Amino acid sequence: MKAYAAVDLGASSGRVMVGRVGPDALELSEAHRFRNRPVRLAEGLRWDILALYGGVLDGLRAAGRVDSVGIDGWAVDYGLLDGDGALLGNPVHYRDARTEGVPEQVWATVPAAELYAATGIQYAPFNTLYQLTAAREQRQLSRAERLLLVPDLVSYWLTGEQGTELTNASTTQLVDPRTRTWAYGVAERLGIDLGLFAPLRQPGDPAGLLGPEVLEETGLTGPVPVTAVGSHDTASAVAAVPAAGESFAYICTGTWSLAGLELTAPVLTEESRTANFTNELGLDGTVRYLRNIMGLWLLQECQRAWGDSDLGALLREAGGVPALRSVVDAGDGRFLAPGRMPERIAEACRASGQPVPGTRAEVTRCILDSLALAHRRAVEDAQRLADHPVDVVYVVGGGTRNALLCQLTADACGLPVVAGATEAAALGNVLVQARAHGLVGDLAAMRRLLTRTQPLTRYTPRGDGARWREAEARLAAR
Ligand code: ADP
Ligand code: LRH
Repeated sequence: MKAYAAVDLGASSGRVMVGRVGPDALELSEAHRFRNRPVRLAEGLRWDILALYGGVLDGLRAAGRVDSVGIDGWAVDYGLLDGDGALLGNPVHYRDARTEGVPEQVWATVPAAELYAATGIQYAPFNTLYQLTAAREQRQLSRAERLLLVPDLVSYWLTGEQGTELTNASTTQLVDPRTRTWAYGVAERLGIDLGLFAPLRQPGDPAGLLGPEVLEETGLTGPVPVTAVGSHDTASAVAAVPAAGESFAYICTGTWSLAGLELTAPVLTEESRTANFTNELGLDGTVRYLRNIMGLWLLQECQRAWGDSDLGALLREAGGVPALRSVVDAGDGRFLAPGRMPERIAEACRASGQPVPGTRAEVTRCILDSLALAHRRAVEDAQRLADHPVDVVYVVGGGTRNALLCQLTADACGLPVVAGATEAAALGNVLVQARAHGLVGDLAAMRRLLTRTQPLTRYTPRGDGARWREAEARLAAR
């Protein structure tokens, strides 16, 4: 058996997991988990990147001897380095308000339709392209000689080597999904210097060795290689969807719900753009064709407002609340920013003429019903837009621990739901490392190994979908 450390940085927590892989074995255990707590300053919302890196070092120490390390994390955000390789300020959080009004400026130069045709990336105000445009006038950006996406930044600190891993690079909205390299024309028209980015690297590429100070801090004995993985957490999570064949949809449920299909070519139609589907790049020439849904962020923010209430109790009580009394549009960008979430949900219900959820359990139920409804819409729309029918929906990520959400998703989609790994991103991360070291075959072989070794939970759809169609119509009539 070989051991691989997977560093997985999620928006709500970071973790270092250890995967032990043999010809017919795959075991995952948690070495260390640490909170990811963004910090709000007068200037805006920032990631506490050094605290996260400290957590990574603690995790590698706890992991002990490993054959390689891989790093994945949330998309789009980056750190800037000066000419000496020193970090220029804390990375800006994608929920920061600095991109307000910026997309419109960008579209005045490259219309939204052209941008989509060239990059296949959905409109989201936080795409790196908009963040870079927002930062254009700032001294920090003019002083910067290098931009590293967050997992690439961690990789650089661990090894001293710089690269831009492709799956995460695609979330910048500066990559062409057909050529799978930079969208040079878009960057040029928007005055974005692609020289800021380190050379592209592919999942499975060697990414250096842990540096001497890292070995000292972690107590590890070198050499320990770092291997590039699908460094976008969603790329790693989708790689670990335990599917056979192609007729499946997936939902990666964590802070976000990322719901869609795995395709072999992007869908760049105007209809796809207006439906706000994205074409992010995955392993082995695949495309993650999906929609971003606000996800369990809605509940995380309510819990924060309620003083971090007991999630288990909340979900049990929500299970007893009548279904579908009120639903909100869980794809609505109005829920992106932090703060006042219970009130904002109540306001959305009131504005659409639905009963206002009063108790915490009612708010929770409204969130879960709304997420399931958004899952249904994404799975249906993706099949139609990509002309790719499915007969099963796989759910992976933190939301697999929420049985009510999984069951509601099965009911809403009218399809069987198979819940796979809670730590899917870490599993995908481990498997790509194992593959780079010759232990596993292609993506299909990775998935066969997952199916043989990881527990799966099946949820059968209940009802005929009429109530979900009614709730969908209620939202559409707003
Ligand atoms: P991210 O990687 O985006 O930080 P995760 O995939 O770790 O997110 O998912 C976190 C979410 O998973 C939590 O916000 C919570 O809603 C859900 N979750 C975690 N543990 C449990 C649990 N024991 N029961 C129900 N839901 C859980
Ligand atoms: C999930 C995720 C998602 C992105 C968002 C910014 O962690 O990477 O795929 O859209 O964060």
